[in-house]
Amino acid sequence: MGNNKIYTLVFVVEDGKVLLGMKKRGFGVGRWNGFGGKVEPQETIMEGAKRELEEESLVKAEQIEAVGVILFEFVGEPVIMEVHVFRVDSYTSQPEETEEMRPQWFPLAEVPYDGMWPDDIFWLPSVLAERKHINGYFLFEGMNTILKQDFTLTSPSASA
Ligand code: CJL
Repeated sequence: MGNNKIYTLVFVVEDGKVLLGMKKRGFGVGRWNGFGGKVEPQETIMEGAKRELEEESLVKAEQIEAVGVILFEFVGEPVIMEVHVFRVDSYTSQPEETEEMRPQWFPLAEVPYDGMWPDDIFWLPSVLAERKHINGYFLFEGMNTILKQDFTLTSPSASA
């Protein structure tokens, strides 16, 4: 864990649709994704998730649920990207475009996986439509190639 860099990733879900943002700059530019970013030293991971959601979309989470962790390793890079995934089912204020993201609602059957990180299609459908929780690992070579993957999707109601 000492060599992991911690990130958040938040999916807002409402009425069979998910809110994604087109990343306008920086890491992942040109891809659709949930909202999120780095966690600051003085905040909890969940606080960081809510802060980044509001900074990037102006949406304020009223209810937020942790749905799992995914570790990403990149060939030739020592730092592991530790992404904490959250789901928001209740919020206030409507999404607005920011410097970072252009938000858009997608029906769950029309999520644009071809325009997202290539790991997403393996786990995100179950998280969105079946409310599964994810714990996973992906080894990437560059930004487009998955060399190894190992993940579990669990039903939280049956796991206590
Ligand atoms: C990259 C890590 C940015 C979430 C968003 C980066 C916001 C940095 N995030 C998804 C990822 C990473 C990823 C790995 C290969 N869906 N999100 N795959 N897949 N983070 O601050």
